[in-house]
Amino acid sequence: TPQPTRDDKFTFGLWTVGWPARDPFGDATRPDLDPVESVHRLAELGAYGVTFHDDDLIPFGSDDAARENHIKRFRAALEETGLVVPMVTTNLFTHPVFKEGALTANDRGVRRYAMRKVMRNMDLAAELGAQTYVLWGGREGSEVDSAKDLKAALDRYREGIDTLAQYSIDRGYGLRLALEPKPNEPRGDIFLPTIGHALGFISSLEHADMVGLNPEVGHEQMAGLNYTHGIAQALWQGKLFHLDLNGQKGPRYDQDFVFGHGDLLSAFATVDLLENGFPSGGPRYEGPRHFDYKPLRTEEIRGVWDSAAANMRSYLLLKERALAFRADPEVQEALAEAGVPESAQPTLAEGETYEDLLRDRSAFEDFDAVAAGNRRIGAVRLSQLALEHLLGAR
Ligand code: 3MF
Ligand code: MG
Ligand code: MG
Ligand code: MG
Repeated sequence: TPQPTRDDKFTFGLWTVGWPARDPFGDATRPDLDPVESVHRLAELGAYGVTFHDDDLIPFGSDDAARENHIKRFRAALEETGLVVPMVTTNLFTHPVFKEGALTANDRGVRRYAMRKVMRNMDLAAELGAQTYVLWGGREGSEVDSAKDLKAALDRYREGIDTLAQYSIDRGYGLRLALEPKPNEPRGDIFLPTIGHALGFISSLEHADMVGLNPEVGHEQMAGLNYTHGIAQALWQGKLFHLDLNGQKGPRYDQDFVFGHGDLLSAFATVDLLENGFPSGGPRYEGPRHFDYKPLRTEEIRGVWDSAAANMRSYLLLKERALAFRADPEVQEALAEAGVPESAQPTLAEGETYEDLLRDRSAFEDFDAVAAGNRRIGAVRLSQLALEHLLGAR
């Protein structure tokens, strides 16, 4: 059975294992966790690093002395365990001040305050050696369409992200920004709801080169979308800066289950892409395998650590299965039959123009569309092969 090691690059948000399981309908079922304890427990379980929102580490409203003390204790835990902090983010959603938005709030003072809150935590992120700064705009959105000027909101979003990117450049922090799309929850509708919306938005930025994505499994699936296709496009566009792995059962509330405890075939396809890359080569995701999940509210503290271990074990088991899938000669044969390798061949030959294509009678006039319409694909065979590898039946 696979055991996680530092080389697997598994990371966890402090807010994941640290979630005391307070939900909109019920009180916390677990005590608050000391971030120092989380660092030690995660290290024992084989994790590589931790990530955090400013307020996960330093409770909102702490004075300077308390703030320094929280940071000092955390740093000591990192040094003792060797855990790293590859990503940091900001809480721009819990406090009532952000009830109507943060970087896109109608209120200008709130927007300026939000920007400062991010900048202060970017200083800490850089000090701790992070490479990626995530921005999840959980309160950027609305329930009432007419309560927003949608053009102004997008202008303010762009202004906010460009200003923060400029800050990272000017301070020499080397932090790249990663936007995390989500369709809804806690707002009725959140701006930049999907990977596609966010990619479109990024192309309008002044600092588009240093802004990418942090796509979450559950967020795309809440919108009924295919997570693997989403991160594939982000990778293809050089924008997969980071990711949030978890489990989700279809378009419901944000379930944040353990990775693999949702749509398992989809999780298999995701790990296949992350570990095997595209069949024709090209860009690979080399960053941390980051889990953004919530231990079930039914669980006590032992269940918290069981669930943390479960994320890593699920990933490693899926990795083992995905490697076996690609190494199976029958799978290779089925892939060839389905025409997957041929899809990497450019449609026009080297140097061929559309004029040449127009002259090629075999491409159209003499092309047997009926025969091509009858050709075998065999995708169901591939699907069953994947399922059998996944179940350990092959
Ligand atoms: C909410 C999320 C967020 C983000 C986090 C990191 C609280 O659904 O997924 O977790 O991942 O803010 O950017
Ligand atoms: Mg989430
Ligand atoms: Mg989620
Ligand atoms: Mg997330």
